[in-house]
Amino acid sequence: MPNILYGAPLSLFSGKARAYFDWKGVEYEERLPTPDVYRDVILPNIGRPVIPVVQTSGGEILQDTTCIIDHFERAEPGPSVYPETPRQRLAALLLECFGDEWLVIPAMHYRWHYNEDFAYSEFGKTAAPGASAEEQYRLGKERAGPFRGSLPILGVNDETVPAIEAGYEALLADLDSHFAEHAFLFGTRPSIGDYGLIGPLYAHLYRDPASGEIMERLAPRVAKWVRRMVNVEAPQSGEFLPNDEVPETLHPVLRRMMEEQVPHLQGVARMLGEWARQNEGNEPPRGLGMADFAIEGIGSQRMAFPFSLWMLQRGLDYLASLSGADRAACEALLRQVGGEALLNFDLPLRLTFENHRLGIAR
Ligand SMILES: N[C@@H](CCC(=O)N[C@@H](CS)C(=O)NCC(=O)O)C(=O)O
Repeated sequence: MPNILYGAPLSLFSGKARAYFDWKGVEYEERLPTPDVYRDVILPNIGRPVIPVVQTSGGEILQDTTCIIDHFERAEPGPSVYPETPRQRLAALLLECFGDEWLVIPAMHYRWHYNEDFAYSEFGKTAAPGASAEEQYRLGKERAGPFRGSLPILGVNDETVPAIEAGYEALLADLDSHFAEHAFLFGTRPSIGDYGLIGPLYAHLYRDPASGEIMERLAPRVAKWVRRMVNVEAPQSGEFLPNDEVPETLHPVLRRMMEEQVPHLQGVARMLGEWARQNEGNEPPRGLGMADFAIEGIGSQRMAFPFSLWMLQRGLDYLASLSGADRAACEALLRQVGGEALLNFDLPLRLTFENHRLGIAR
C-alpha cells in the first residue's frame, strides 16, 4: 500500500505537506477528503474533521503537518529540511510557527474578501468531485460556512483589514527582496521554515486567482518561489548557506513575527496559565477566549489558540538546548530582530501533542 495523503488543492496545510513530500521524494497518492473519507478515515482516527491526514504505507495515521513532516524526516533517507546549525535552525523553526499560525490571518482575509465565489466552487469540488459546477457551488457554499465564519475569531474585521493588507504587502516586499538573492529562505535547499510559509502563501495567496494576481504584481519573485516550492524539479537537492548564515534580508520577516505574533502569544501563554490553574488535569480547549493582538499598530482581539504555543515551544525548546557559542549566536540574532521576548518567554507549562491532541505535560 502506498502512503496516502488525504488533502485538497484549496487547503492551506495540504499544500505544506504535499510540497514537502515532493521535495523529500516520498512516494504517495493524494486523495480528496470527500464526505466518505471524513466518515470512514478522518473522524474515527482523528476525532474531528481536519485535513491533511496521512495514512502511511505501514498503516499509521498522521495528522498535523509538523508531525507528518517529522515522521518522514525520520523514516526516509536523504537530506533534511531541518538545518543543523543553530541560527538557521532556530530561524527556520520560528518561521514555521509564523507561517502556520500567523499568516493564516492574511490568507483567510484575502480568500474570503477577494475570492469568495472561487472558494465556494473549490469547496464543492473537494466534497463532490463528480457533481455539476452549479451543484458544487451550492454544496461548497454550505460546507465553507464555518471557514468563512471564522474570520472574526482569527482577528479579521473591519478595523483590522486595512492593517492586514498593509502588513501583508510589506511582508511581500521583504520576501521579494530576499528571493532576489536566494532560492529558498536559507540557501538552495528548502527548510522547515519554507514549509511553514508555503501553506498560506500557496493555496490562498497564490492559487486563489485574485490573490495570485496581487502576488504576481507586487512580488513576482515570491510567486516564483511558490512555484519552486510546489513544482519540485530536483527532489532532495540543494544546500543550506555556509557559516550558519541567516541572510539579513530575512531580518525584517523575523522582526514582523516578533512585533506581531510574539506579543499575542505572550497573552495566550498568560491565559493558558490562568486556565490551567482552574482546570487541573484537563486537556486544553481549542480556544481559550479572545486575546489582544495588533498588526501595523492597529489593535483588536482574536481567539487565543494554545496550539500556537506548541508550535512556538518547538523553537523555544531548541533555543533552550543550546549553550556556549551556539546559544550566544542565537541570542544575538534574536536581539537583532527585536526578539528579546523569546529569550525568557514565560510559557507556564509544557505542551504535548500526542495522538492528534494537544495536552499538558505532567
Ligand atoms: N496545524 C494543523 C492544522 C490543520 C488545519 O487547520 N487544516 C484545516 C484545513 S487546511 C482544517 O481542516 N480545518 C478544520 C478544522 O481544523 O476544524 C496542520 O499543520 O496540519
